[in-house]
Amino acid sequence: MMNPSEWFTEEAPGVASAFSLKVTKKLHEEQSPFQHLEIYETESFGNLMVIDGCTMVSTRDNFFYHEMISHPALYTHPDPKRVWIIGGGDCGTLKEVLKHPTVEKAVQIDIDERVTRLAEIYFPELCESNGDPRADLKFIDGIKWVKDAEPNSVDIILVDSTDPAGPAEGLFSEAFYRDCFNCLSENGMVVQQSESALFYMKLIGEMRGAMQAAGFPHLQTLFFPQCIYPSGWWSATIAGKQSLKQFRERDAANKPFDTNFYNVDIHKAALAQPEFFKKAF
Ligand code: AG3
Repeated sequence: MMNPSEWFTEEAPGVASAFSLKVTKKLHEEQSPFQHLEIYETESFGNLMVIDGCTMVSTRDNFFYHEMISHPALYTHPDPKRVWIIGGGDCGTLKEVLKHPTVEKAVQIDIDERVTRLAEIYFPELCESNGDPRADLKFIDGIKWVKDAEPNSVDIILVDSTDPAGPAEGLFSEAFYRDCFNCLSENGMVVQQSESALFYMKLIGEMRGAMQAAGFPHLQTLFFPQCIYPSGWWSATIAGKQSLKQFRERDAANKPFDTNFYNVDIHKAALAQPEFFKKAF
């Protein structure tokens, strides 16, 4: 929503709370076949992508989310070679995944090609690895892609989705997680962006329940800041076939690439569970 004083505002449903950024220009707006896409230039956060009224990416703060949805899982799996990103059309997660030398193949499966085309224009820094020979960008339904996949065809599935409403709803379901379970390898894990634990514990509870019901015995929710999302405090949940306690700390300490947020201490800190969260699960 845009009010007369030129602020973009996202209201968080059900919690009477909102986040605003002062915008200097609307750079783009369209209705794609799947969702409503907007791009703004903001005064202090760089460019902002909005999908169906919800903030997705800002130039200034996207590194928190993109690093934390990828590196903790990739440094927990013993040998991540094949990674799929479901959603993630802005290519920010893909860029982080491709930093890992163990990764031989990273497939990004987003239903909406327009998100990627706009990211290439307005967030070129997120798309700079798209030409990597290990990268494969597909614009098809991720739910169907996972359903049709053969057993043992992937090591890590990162679900970089929008909120569980609209095209992403099925990505939070037991049926989807079961399809993930069936095509993941022995040490496989799925990582789902899991919203704000302050605002949406019910959703997180249902999602974790669906992951367990789908067969994943090990769950780990991790927490990190994300200023532009509701409450400013976000989470990702890893569901694993094997224990998620096997942090490859030495590899993370010697990572052969640069990050802005992620490091060994941040990894460990992100795993700490708040009291209200421990009580709930
Ligand atoms: N995907 C997670 C966005 C959820 C934001 N929700 C909201 N603003 N209500 C982000 C895409 C980054 N690759």
